[in-house]
Amino acid sequence: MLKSTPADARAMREAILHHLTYSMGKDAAHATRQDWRMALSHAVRDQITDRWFASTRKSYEAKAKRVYYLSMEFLIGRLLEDGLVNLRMLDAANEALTALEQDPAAVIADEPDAALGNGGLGRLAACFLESLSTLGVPALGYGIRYEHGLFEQKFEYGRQVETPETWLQQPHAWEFERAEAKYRLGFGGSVAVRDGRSVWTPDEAVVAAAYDTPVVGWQGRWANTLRLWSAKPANESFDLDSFNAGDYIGATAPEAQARTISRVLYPDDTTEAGKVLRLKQEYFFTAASLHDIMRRFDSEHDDIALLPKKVAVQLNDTHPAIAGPELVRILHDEKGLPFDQAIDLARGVLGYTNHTLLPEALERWSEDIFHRLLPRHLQIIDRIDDAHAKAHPDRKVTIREPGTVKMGELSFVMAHRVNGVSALHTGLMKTTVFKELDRLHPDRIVNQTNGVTPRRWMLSCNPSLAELITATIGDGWLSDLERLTELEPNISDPEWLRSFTAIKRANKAELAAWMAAEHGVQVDPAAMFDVQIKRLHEYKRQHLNILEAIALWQEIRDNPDAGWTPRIKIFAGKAAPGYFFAKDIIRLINDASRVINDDPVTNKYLKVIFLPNYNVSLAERLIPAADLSEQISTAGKEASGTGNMKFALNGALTIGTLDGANVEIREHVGPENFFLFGMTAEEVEARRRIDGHAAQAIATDPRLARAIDAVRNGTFSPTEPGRYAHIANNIAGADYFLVSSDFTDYWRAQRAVDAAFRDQDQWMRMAALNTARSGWFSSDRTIRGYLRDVWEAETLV
Ligand code: F58
Repeated sequence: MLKSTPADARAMREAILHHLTYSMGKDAAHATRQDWRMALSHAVRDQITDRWFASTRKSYEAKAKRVYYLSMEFLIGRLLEDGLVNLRMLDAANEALTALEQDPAAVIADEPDAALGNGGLGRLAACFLESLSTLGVPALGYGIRYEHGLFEQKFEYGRQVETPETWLQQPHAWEFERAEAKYRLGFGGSVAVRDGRSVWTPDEAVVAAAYDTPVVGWQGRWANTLRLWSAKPANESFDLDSFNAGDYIGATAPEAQARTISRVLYPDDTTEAGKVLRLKQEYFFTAASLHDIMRRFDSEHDDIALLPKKVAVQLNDTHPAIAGPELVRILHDEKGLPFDQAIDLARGVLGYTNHTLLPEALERWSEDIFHRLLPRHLQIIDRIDDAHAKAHPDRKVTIREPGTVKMGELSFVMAHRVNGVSALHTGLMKTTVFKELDRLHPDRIVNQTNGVTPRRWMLSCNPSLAELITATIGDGWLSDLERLTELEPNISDPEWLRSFTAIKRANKAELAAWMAAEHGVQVDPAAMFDVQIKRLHEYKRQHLNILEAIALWQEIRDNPDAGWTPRIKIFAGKAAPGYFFAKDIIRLINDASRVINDDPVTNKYLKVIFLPNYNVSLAERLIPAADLSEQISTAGKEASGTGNMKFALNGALTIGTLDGANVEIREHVGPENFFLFGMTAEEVEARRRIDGHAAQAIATDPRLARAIDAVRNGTFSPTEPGRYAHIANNIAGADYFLVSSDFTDYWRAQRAVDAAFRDQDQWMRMAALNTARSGWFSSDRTIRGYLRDVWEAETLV
């Protein structure tokens, strides 16, 4: 067999041709783009596999502590370019494909985006996996191999329409099915006490089957595993009797039933059936992962007391919170340890990351569903709650309430460390949702401000800027991102700044060309690219942004010759299918964009574009081309944000509130290089207590009043004038997210942005300072923090 060590383009070419022939069974004359993409992927995978084995061997030899990252979501996006970039083989691949008369960009873009996540939480998990590999930490990510990831979004007459995502229908080369790693998991049934021990006899079973994807770190020095579980029927044998009786559909029912568990990411959980399915998913992947973890531990160690020294399990939000009771069940019911020791060992192993303070997002399960699916776990949770009460007789907080199980409290009590994801958010955890638990356990809450991997979010998505950085400060910064500060002295060199500016302009021109080709919208690349890309949510306030655009449009119409700064407002993001208000905001933005973009008086100065189907690849396209990053959530609501970091790193200036990691970004890049507006978290709380706060704000700002009127009176929906009255009424009425109260200051800050943008030299200096001072936001720094404060684990490279 050809040894695929493509150190250069020739070797790469041979490796590609080898796999085209022997893995894909095609000759070059008949190969499709997909065949080329698969052949290249196999060539890269060969390189990764050797390093992967070496890493696994080292971990076993060192009997090292392993970090297990349990997450319902891994928003990994495309892996081919990631592999090529981290192995530094992108140039060789480009050259090889060109020599083979293939378009490298098109081959790479042929890979489906693995969208196994909703947003920030899932993308963070993907950045963490890459950083864990870069740092050489023995680690595994555990999650679910959803057949359908996050839905695809289309617009029909401006409305969001969802269609199923089908990434697995196209082949990809990254996963290995592990026939030997299968676990049988139970649901339901009853609990009996036999010989003093509780024995759970489930009445339903399903098998979790492992699929492994290697995750290679920077320069290929280490590779870890992402192990995703797929649900299979416990009884593989096919119901031949039903089939022979002519019941062909009935014969497949058991299989379909089992597979439901890993069928879709985040099933609609507004119905009872949806809730049951979601809890099943949570137990399914958590229990399978813990069995796998214990099997590995038992194969290496024979003293169970070593568990916290050798195993760190991180719960990415409360979705895997059942890990606490499940681990106690394994240790107590199955291994026979005393209950209190089981709790202590489990707590020594577990860490819990909280990603939201929104009360509606903190998971609670009805006792009834819990009892039906996990009767033994419910008993264990009650005992955990009792033990906690005994240890803290004055405690005012419980895990259980009549009829409910509170997963946030359960996670907190069962973890030795609980962390927030930005300084502000961690502080608020201590004063709001976990106030009482923090009082009882004052050392448990720690902060780990999020970060992003610079390999994907700079080197891969913005190669020209990466090249300029390397030419300026040399190699090494990609694994030591704080070295970006060495750029600072160069920013005052006009020639250097010209190079930086030219890169931003080229990125913008490329995006403009793509938007014209793919979406038929013409934009002037010299205009300011003002970008808000994230999930749609009232707290993220896309409606504040569009309201400002409407007010600006009205003002330009009044006074077209006032020297306006040309601006393209770009939106992208998905709304949850059942979140009707958010979907109406999308529709309003689309309707307003039609009116505004068609206005010949104003469209030299203002355009609004909502790009459909936001995903990781679209983010990679937009972020390097952005001038302005919109981070405008109601203060106190965005736990951290990570898009905000990607923008700053790529030389966009932020307009933002003092929310989440914006606070730390502003501290790092300097307040003079950040457009701050809006109320603080404390002011938000106080403002809400004022009766008629929205009406007051509207009464003092005629611009705001006029913009709301336009929304209300059907300016953007002439065929159905009342279409957006409810949005107008919301903003002018209860206005929980304080759109009206923050509008005036947002407008002021936006005009300061306009003025600053007119001085391009100064703007670009500020942009470059954002890049130079964003090194702290590398996920390598975040992972080092977890290693130190939460996992107490070491790196092996
Ligand atoms: C996000 N949470 C936070 N949740 O909103 C964001 O501030 C933070 O930067 C990020 O986590 C990483 O810490 C988030 O993305 C979800 O996607 C939920 C998943 C489960 C269903 C409800 C949404």
